[in-house]
Amino acid sequence: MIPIDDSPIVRDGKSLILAMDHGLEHGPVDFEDVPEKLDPSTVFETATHDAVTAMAVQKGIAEGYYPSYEDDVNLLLKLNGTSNLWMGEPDSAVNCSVDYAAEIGADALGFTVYGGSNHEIEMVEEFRDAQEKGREYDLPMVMWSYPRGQGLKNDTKPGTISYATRLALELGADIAKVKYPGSKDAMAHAVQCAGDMNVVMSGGSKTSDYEFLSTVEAVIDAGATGLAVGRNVWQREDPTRLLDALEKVIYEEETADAALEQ
Ligand code: FBP
Repeated sequence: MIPIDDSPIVRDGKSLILAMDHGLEHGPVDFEDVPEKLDPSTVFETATHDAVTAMAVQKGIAEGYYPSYEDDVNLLLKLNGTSNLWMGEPDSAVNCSVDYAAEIGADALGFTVYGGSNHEIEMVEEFRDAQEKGREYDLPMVMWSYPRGQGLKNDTKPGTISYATRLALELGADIAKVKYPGSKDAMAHAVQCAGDMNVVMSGGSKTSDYEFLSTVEAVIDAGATGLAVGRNVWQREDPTRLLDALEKVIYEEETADAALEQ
């Protein structure tokens, strides 16, 4: 773990990472209700909001669209990914090198590790190469720490999420991105298992403003340092309104009720 409080992807110790790698991970289905968001520029525009500390995308989107936003958006380049067309045991192909991520202008790196998958060994070895190379460029590493595979039927159980944060700490991540384990107490334990490493919650499928903000409030109360969120922001008709409220809950530690009132 490196000290990352001075990194551009951290603001006052917290992060709000806007993720838009869904075209690869889930496919066009995530854009059915918001077809205009198929144009990545629309989401880069959203990422210019002050609350957003980085935008997480795959190489192709970064190459094509980041040059127009490099003055206003911090880039988190996801180095691996899998399509939903893959039917095998969870795995994620490394599709971008750290050297190339740095050349494109990345401020941070992202890497998925599916602990518990039959491919865990290779994924951890690939993570090692990326993490160590990233250190040469001082690029913080965000691990999408998602235990899953044939032996793991429930990937959001409290014990699984605590293992996910610990695994990220042990392997040298700087931020662990994990799913919500269902309660504030369970999240607090997952944060404790991460030692001094930052932990952010993965957004998940779209819910109501109040439900989402209440979960974020619980996560911040639990000691997590923010969010890496996609659908709950850009699938909304007015992402800016939610980002205004998220800014209050994450950075000003306001309640969901108070943030929504303003
Ligand atoms: P969401 O907030 O939309 O869940 O996005 C976060 C994220 O990690 C994305 O980066 C990724 O595409 C997606 O979730 C993967 O989710 P899953 O593997 O659970 O389908």
